[in-house]
Amino acid sequence: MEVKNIGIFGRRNVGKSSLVNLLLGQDYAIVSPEAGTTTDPVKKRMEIPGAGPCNLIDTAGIDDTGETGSKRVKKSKMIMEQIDLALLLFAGNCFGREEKELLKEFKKKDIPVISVHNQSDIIGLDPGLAEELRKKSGTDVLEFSCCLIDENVQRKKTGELLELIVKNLSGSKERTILEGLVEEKDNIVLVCPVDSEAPHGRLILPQVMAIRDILDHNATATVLQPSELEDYLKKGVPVKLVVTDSQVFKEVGEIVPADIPLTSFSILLSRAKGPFREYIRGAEKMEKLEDGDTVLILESCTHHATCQDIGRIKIPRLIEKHTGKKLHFEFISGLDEIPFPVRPEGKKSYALAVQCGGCMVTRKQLENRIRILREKGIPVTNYGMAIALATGIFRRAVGIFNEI
Ligand SMILES: Nc1nc2c(ncn2[C@@H]2O[C@H](COP(=O)(O)OP(=O)(O)OP(=O)(O)O)[C@@H](O)[C@H]2O)c(=O)[nH]1
Ligand SMILES: [Mg+2]
Repeated sequence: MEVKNIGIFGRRNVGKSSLVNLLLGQDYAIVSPEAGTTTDPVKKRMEIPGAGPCNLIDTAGIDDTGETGSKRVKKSKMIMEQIDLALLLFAGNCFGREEKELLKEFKKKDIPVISVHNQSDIIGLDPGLAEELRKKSGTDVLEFSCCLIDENVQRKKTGELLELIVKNLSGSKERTILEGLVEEKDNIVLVCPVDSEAPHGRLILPQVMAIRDILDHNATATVLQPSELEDYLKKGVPVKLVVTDSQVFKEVGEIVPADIPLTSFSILLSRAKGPFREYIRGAEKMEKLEDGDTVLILESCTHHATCQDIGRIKIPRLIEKHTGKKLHFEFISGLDEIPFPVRPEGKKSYALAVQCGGCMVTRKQLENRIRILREKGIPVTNYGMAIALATGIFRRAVGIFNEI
């Protein structure tokens, strides 16, 4: 299940870290009456009933000043690129420029927000302000306190906040990997080569996700190696769909009759995770690359050695071979900020960006990165699409979806 990221923002001393501790039920983040206690973002995993696993991310106060302060503010703002939900804390009915700017940013990034008026045990939330916020920003607004004396009242109040969190997270559900492609009693063939690149003793994530999705639909998953496919198909068992590892798509494509839909795990993953149509358009832009163009490779899953090999070596080679052009490649790891250098001869910073499958990041994190590129007019595709195009299987693998 996807881990949701919940960012906690607000000015210094409004009680962000206190709220993190309250939700976790433990003293995790440092709390003090001194403004500017939290300096770097602090992440902690917790299970929220109804929302599943979530990372709570405590941030430094958004109103910090001075040279170091502004660096902290920048870090807090970078967290915005990763989150599925924001808790905007304020206190003493102080909802000014900082809070309004945050709201604007969240709106721009399409991030749901809960405005939490904390320290309401000291000063209660002004109903006029609450109404204005609800109307103008369309966010949920909650009068809250982290320091209620009566434990039962505190528990009830915390429960209200958790309910709002679950509600606001429910809109960001991911598609399953076989969404709309599998029904009860279907037989889906999964071609999973067990070669030197396969991880030792297990299957890779999209393969596991597909098996689970098939089981969830009370359908049958037939899992086999490419060498077994031909004999299996000869048996005449009805097959709804064949999904293969893209590395062996070509061989598999020659075996699977044209009337059986065939696609790849990476195409399915990009459909579940990312902006599918945009990736398709981006893939088509790959054909139009010119000599001297720079291609940006976005490797979001840094810790995976085979992923790195694909992103750093295989994809660049495939794209150069397919286009026959002399290209430059630049790489960004994890969720690092994307620079947009000025290029000579009026060239764009990047003629194309190629995003990895994103198996370790959330849909929202991918969307946020892609939005930044879109704003700069840079086409984006992903590894799966680039491989499909370069190996000549694009039309067949993508053509089975009626979204195009
Ligand atoms: N009375 C009252 N005090 C609170 C409440 N929440 C937090 N505090 C106190 O407010 C002070 C600041 O709390 P923190 O949780 O450190 O605030 P923060 O927003 O994380 O502050 P920075 O890390 O400096 O940005 C501490 O002394 C807390 O005990 C509340 O709901 N009511
Ligand atoms: Mg703090």
